[in-house]
Amino acid sequence: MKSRRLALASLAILLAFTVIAGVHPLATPAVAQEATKITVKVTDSGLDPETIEVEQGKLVEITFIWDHKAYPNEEHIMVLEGYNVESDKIDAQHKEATIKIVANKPGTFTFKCDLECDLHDFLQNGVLKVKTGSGGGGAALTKTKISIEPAAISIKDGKVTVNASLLDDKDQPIPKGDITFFINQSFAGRSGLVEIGEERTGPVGQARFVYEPTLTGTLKLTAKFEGMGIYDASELAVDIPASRAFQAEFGESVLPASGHSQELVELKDWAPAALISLIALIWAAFIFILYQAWRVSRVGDGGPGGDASA
Ligand SMILES: [Cu+2]
Repeated sequence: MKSRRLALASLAILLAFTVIAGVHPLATPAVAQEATKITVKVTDSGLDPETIEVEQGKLVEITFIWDHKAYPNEEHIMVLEGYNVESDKIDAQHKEATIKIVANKPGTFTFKCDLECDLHDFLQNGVLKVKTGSGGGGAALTKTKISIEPAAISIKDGKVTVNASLLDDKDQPIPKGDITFFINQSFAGRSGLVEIGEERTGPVGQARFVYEPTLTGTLKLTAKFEGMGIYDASELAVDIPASRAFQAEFGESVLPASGHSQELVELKDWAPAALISLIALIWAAFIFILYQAWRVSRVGDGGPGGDASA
């Protein structure tokens, strides 16, 4: 009895701590921690500096500054590989763009311009080095979630349109996030996720995805966000019930979805008729030849019932 009460008491304390930890601002280091701020100029002669270094676990803000003299029309969008981040565009009017990451992966990562600008070849060699170990708690990634409300799904003319929202832990939209869509499909006795497309979220954190199902029944859709910069990965699975809208248009096809699935469906519908026609044609030719041979043999025999006019 006593041990049970003790267990309950410890559970209550644990719960209380969990709640406090969840609410207390110090528990979310991404917000509380000082960011390591770095500035990289984009100049007529290239990136300045080309190599930057940070400690693993730090919250890092890299600000790219447009600093051209001889190229007033240059525009750049900077990307950082490995952390999946992309800056806003910088040009003569909008000279600064900042990307933020939690440097949780050690190693060497390239940053470069992703636009076909005049100086493109000179802006491909930025290097971010993330050094391991100096101790201390790392900054936490910001939790994310994908939301697909029932109202954000529409089915029309055999096409399913889904508006997926990507939100942070305060329900703020996350733009420029890549959402990959999968369907859960059974094929040859096995089931698994089959990728059916990818869309990037716009300024209000929404990605619009259109899909033509080749299967009837409930559509099991999974949307995945791999994470980027300061944002953690997240995913969501939704079941879209079968609808008359696409039951009417698609038969009991069990083809795996792919870029060519629609063509395959059409080919499959058309193939049996063609095959039957071909077989009928061959038989008709065969019977015609047999009949001609029979006629020739009858004429040759000179028997009755041959060609009367001959
Ligand atoms: Cu550029």
